[in-house]
Amino acid sequence: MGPNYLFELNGSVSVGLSAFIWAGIDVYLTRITFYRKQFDIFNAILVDFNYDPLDPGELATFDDTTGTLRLKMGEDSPLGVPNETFTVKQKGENLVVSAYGMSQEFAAAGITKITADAGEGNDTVIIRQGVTAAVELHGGAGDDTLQVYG
Ligand SMILES: [Ca+2]
Repeated sequence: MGPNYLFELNGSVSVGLSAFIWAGIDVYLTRITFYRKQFDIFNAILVDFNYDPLDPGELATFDDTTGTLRLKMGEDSPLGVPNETFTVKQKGENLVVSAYGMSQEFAAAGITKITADAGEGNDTVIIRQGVTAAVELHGGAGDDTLQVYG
């Protein structure tokens, strides 16, 4: 998996103001220091963030008792992204589910049906040519595009 738009941020932005006190005497070219201390007068963290990367987890779940591969769209998705685009294609002996710039492979042998309920939003589901499983797609609300080339 190589999601290029996912990122991880850790850190903080801080602003500081410090004062420097020096007490001493300059004697010709030699500086004699009696006292020197730097104070942090003001040092506040303006932004403290620890941002978890967007992680959809599995893109689909396979139920081996029914042979059903269910795309995790709409209410099945942990992300709550309204406008989703999922693609399923055959690749060798696997089905490849792609979404959010990532993909996940499932052994095609046991999959007899592919289902999805895209839920709210303008969703796109594309089942590419070569997929032999039955397909049952529900776009849900919104302007959805469901294309089955299997
Ligand atoms: Ca929809």
